[in-house]
Amino acid sequence: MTKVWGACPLDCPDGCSWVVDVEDGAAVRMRGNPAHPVTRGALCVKVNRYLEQTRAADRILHPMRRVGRKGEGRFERISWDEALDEIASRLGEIRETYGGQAIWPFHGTGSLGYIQGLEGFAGRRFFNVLGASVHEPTICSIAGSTGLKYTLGTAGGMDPEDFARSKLILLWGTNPLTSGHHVWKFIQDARRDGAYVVAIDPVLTRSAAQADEHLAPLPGTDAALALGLMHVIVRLGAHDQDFIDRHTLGWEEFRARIEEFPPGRVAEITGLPEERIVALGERIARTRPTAIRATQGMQRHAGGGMALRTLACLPGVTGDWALPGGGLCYSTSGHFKLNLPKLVRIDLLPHPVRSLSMTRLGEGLLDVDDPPVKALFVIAANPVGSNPHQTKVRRGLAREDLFTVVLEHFPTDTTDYADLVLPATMQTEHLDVIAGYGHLYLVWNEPAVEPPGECLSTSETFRRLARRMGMTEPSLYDSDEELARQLLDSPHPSLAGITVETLRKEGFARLNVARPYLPFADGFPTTSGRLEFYSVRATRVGHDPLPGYTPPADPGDGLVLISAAQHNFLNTTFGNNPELRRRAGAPTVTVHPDDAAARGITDGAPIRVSNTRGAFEAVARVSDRVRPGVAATSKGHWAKFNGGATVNATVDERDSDMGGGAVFHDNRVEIEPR
Ligand SMILES: Nc1nc2c(c(=O)[nH]1)N[C@H]1C(S)=C(S)[C@@H](COP(=O)(O)OP(=O)(O)OC[C@H]3O[C@@H](n4cnc5c(=O)[nH]c(N)nc54)[C@H](O)[C@@H]3O)O[C@H]1N2
Ligand SMILES: Nc1nc2c(c(=O)[nH]1)N[C@H]1C(S)=C(S)[C@@H](COP(=O)(O)OP(=O)(O)OC[C@H]3O[C@@H](n4cnc5c(=O)[nH]c(N)nc54)[C@H](O)[C@@H]3O)O[C@H]1N2
Ligand code: SF4
Ligand SMILES: [Mo]
Repeated sequence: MTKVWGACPLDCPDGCSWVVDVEDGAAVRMRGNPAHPVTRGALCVKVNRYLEQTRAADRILHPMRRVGRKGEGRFERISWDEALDEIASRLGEIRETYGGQAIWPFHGTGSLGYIQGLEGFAGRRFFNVLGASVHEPTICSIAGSTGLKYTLGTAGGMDPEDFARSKLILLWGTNPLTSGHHVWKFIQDARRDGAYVVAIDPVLTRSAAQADEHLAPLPGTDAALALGLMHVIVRLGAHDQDFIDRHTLGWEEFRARIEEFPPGRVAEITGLPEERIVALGERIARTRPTAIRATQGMQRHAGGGMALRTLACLPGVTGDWALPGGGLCYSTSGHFKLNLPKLVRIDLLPHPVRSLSMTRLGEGLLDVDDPPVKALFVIAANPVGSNPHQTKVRRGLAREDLFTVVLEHFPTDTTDYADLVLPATMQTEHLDVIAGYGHLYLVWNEPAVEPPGECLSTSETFRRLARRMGMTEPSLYDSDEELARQLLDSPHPSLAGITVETLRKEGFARLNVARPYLPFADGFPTTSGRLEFYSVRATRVGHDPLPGYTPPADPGDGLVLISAAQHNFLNTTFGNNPELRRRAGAPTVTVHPDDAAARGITDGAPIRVSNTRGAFEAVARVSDRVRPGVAATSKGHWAKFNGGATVNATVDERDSDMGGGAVFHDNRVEIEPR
């Protein structure tokens, strides 16, 4: 038996390191790497079934060509030769007639790998040579990271391991026990040393139920709450004037903004009792270090960018950014100074090209011209399941003149619309490098077994396609290992000594940064070198120079429907696994007893959830785990198993305030019995 290091490729902050036991060429066991300080030997309820998924009966094992209508999902088996020939000739024609920009490589989050997945835009070198449009991965976290960059100069904040040193932890718009549970161990370590944990979430989630205190603000009002808390702190004189003087810019202006948000006003905006706001402000004022865990949940809103921009000011007011165990952690990905330009080779583009936003696929397929999108490559994505405005996305994908190629493991709601489906390898079958966005380690993934059937990795698929199209650019043919070397070839001191050899040997490596890690010990990476309460950079794209509060924007007047992470799926990945589907049950929507009574809805009743954009079916849960005015469901269910539509039939294809992010939780719906 041999043991092979691997890395979870899924879009989860934890970036787990795993060990696969291989016997006679078969993977017989997978478990978390006990030596990895964050994985600590445990995977999760989903990935414990990863090997089962690799052998699932519905796994796609050979190329397929559509025989039915688009959307029907009927295919015939073809050979790789036929598939490559067809793609080469269709791409050639499209490029000739419309130019390379008519091609859209649509990368999803199915794999965050640098070699096979989103982080390195696998296949992008090939698309660069074609002059294809650039894909902007806006669907997940861009609003928050854009907002944070105005304040901090980076979206990278605290090392989550340092939560163990905190005395007050605010779980703000995050449900770690579901969406990345490994941070919980550090939170528990802190609690053993007396830390107090407050969850700020409109829903009493698994994590909120474990906190010492839970505040349930109205969705999309977090920036107002943050300003109210800062108001209380400043009133008490508990702001850290020394830190403010030495490390921040624009305090007098920002202080005036804080003055505009007294607790009474904030209570009205957030729907929270004034005394709870004051009490939390007082608690923050007297507790050092205070740490904020904020992830993507709170920024799936019209004002999502502003929310994170404002929230990151709080540790600037209290001086927590200077303390181990203090500050804010959103994503650690900004700390990985890998050599992306060398990997992605955007310089291979023959001329500058337009960008197309992942969030706006429907619009991209239906409304964009000059040139219109004529070829769509869906790589590790399931936009019918995961994108906003499902009906519009379906309309776009149903276009007869659109040539759609989907690289996939399973027959998803999206492959149903493909002209060609290409069988892709899973993580135990290809080489990759992963960096979690909830820790500071690079994790190595060695292929453990041969790919089943005719599956090919993304990198190999595009090497073969390049050859078929007669492309002569030598870097298109670099091997996976060469790509990994180019990625790691970075002059940044945090990567010194981390090589393919060391990663391969150890399975993972921590960035060369201090422990505890103070991300801004040498200043903030803004233009001024300070935390910018006042941002000239923000004004250049039309934003308020000061952090503030941007209200929700869905004009509907029903309940606000939040569709957060589902415990048993990862986005739509695993949505076809029989056991995980059984555990998840049918899609549910939880409503407050008052809202349920007003609509004649009882617990367990079948309901229809709708708005002007679309509708889906679910089962009602009546519970005060959600506050009045709010309803809660989850993402991840497949449309084809649930009446043909999911929550994303109701979500709007509208940009958040910053970065073009999606607004999944800024979604008003009507609910009725069915
Ligand atoms: N099991 C599982 N794990 C996952 C995923 C999954 O699908 N399933 N998805 C992965 C991905 S892609 C990502 S990006 C991360 C996302 O993980 P999270 O950042 O945790 O994002 P969400 O699950 O969208 O929302 C988190 C919490 O924010 C709350 N929330 C919503 N709106 C607001 C608001 O306006 N204010 C406040 N204070 N709270 C709000 C929701 O009720 C929810 O409990 O998780 C990853 N991990
Ligand atoms: N309502 C609602 N919708 C949401 C969200 C929400 O909070 N609410 N969250 C959004 C967020 S945060 C995200 S990140 C997006 C995610 O949306 P997507 O990026 O579309 O992610 P998935 O839906 O998981 O689909 C990924 C697909 O990639 C495939 N895959 C995995 N690995 C590989 C590989 O190595 N090669 C190939 N070729 N395929 C692979 C999987 O089989 C899966 O079908 O969803 C968004 N959708
Ligand atoms: S989904 Fe997250 S918690 Fe589960 S194995 Fe992957 S990285 Fe770890
Ligand atoms: Mo995400």
